[in-house]
Amino acid sequence: MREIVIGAAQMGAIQKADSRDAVVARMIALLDEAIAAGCTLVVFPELCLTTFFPRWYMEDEAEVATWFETEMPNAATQPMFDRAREANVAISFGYAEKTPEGQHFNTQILTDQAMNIVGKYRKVHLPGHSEFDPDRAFQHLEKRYFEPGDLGFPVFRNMDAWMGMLICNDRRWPEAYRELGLQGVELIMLGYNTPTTNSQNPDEPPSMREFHSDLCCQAGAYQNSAWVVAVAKAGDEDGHPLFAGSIIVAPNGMIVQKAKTDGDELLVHACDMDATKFGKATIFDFKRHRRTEHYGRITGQTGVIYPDGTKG
Ligand code: CDT
Repeated sequence: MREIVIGAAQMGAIQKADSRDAVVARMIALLDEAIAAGCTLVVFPELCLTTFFPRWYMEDEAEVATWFETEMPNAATQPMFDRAREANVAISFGYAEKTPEGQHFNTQILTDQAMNIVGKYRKVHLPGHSEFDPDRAFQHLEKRYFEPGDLGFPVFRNMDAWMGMLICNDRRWPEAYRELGLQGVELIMLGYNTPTTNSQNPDEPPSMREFHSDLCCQAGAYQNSAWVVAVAKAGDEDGHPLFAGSIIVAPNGMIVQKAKTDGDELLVHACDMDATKFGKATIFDFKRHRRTEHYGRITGQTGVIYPDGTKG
């Protein structure tokens, strides 16, 4: 058995006016709860230090800059790093990263139990749009504020396991999980900020939105025989609701833990990394069963091309 007791630290709403210090204090409270529950790894959501700012259209670069971190750890997050180091607990969380070269990424990091940053992932699948869209009920401007990640889908050796990260919209793309699966990933950590309503389809019920989230995480876990820890930032942010429903999914695709509230809430599960072995050795033994000679379109084209040559 290679058991890691994992805490999925769902976070409730963060308002535009909330300070980093106040948010980090909430994260430390969740961390303390996780430490008391015996967790050695705690996963927080996407962009968890601030409100989900890509819903706001901004033209002023100085204003945009206020949502980004230029170093990690920094003054605001250092107390959380200190608390985790003292307790020998690894963490993973998402934030908006501005590099010294001035690039902007939607980023998630992973630490070891001594709080060294041992892994970094930058979101590849950026949803939404880059200009103000008057036809939407609300904006989703990730393509405006971030560049697509430039690190691919790396997998890291940490705590005697192979670990990878995805961020929010990535969870809807089977290619993302398979990139990790092909590196033997055993644990996939992902955070999300997903609006409760579809800005382009008011008839889509919230239950269906949560169903799609579960569906993708469960399929990704099962088809790659890996644990998936999917952690929401949820609740009503300045009148904009995000759904909750954080889950921990076993390598057989079954949900073993699910959040009950849309606030700060910790899920805890003892995840045995050896439970990934059966699926990887049988139905999803990639080296025996994959037929790459038929997969050329997966990397050769993006949009649809119909058999008669017309483009979708
Ligand atoms: N944060 C994020 O990636 N949210 C998206 C919403 C897509 S709607 C434009 C998601 O896939 O959950």
